[in-house]
Amino acid sequence: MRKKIVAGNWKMNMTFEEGQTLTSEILNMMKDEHSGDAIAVLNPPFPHIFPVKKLIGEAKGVFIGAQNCSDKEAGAFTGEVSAKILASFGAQFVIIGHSERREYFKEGNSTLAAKVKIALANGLTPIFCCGESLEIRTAGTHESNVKFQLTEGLFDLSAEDFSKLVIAYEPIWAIGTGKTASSEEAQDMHAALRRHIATKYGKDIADNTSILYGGSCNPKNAQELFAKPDVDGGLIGGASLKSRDFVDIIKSF
Ligand code: 3PY
Repeated sequence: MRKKIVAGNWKMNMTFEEGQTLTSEILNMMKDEHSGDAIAVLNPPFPHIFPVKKLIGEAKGVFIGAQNCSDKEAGAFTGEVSAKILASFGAQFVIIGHSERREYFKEGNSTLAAKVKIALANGLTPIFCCGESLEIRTAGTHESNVKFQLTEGLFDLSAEDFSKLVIAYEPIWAIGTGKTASSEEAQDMHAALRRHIATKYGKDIADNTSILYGGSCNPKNAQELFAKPDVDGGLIGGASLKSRDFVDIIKSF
């Protein structure tokens, strides 16, 4: 079943205290105000995962994820964090292939494909990010570019594995710029990605894949974006650091 998901990407923000306060506020607001079926996934920096998970406890509809994991199983990889370690600390999701990872850390499609596989093997749900640069959008080749990212990053998976993951379309020109894709631009790309998935895995799996929109999604534009038939939620950057904004986005369905 296709899920409605609002995932917060805290990026490299929040001290311990700030993360605890933000999480508590989100949990309280969700308990008091949220009766819909959209779920929330908090993706803080690694050290927050265990304490945030403890705060979440048995709260309904709130999950915890990481922003990255290693493409390696275990061993002498100083500074890396494996999917297995994340799962053992309670993580349930992991963002893979955010454009900041692709650009600043030079993560290419084959590394990302390995990360997706290792995340799935350890019971984590990958939130696989894809998206085009402004240059590519301007050249008009955005659809084929983003489809290629899916083909290279995901289409090696079995149908069973593919059906466990979530996709996030994040146009790079909309990340941290305050620019958002129009709801029509988002819908067009999401529909194209769903058709692309169907060519490989069939219509049923494509129809059941949650495709989130990311890139300056906020309480003002979320409702219009989420009203589109192929937009199943959002991957939220800056607005996920403010409890009021984040919960308002969750309530935008
Ligand atoms: C943004 O909205 O800025 C994001 O990068 C979300 O991942």
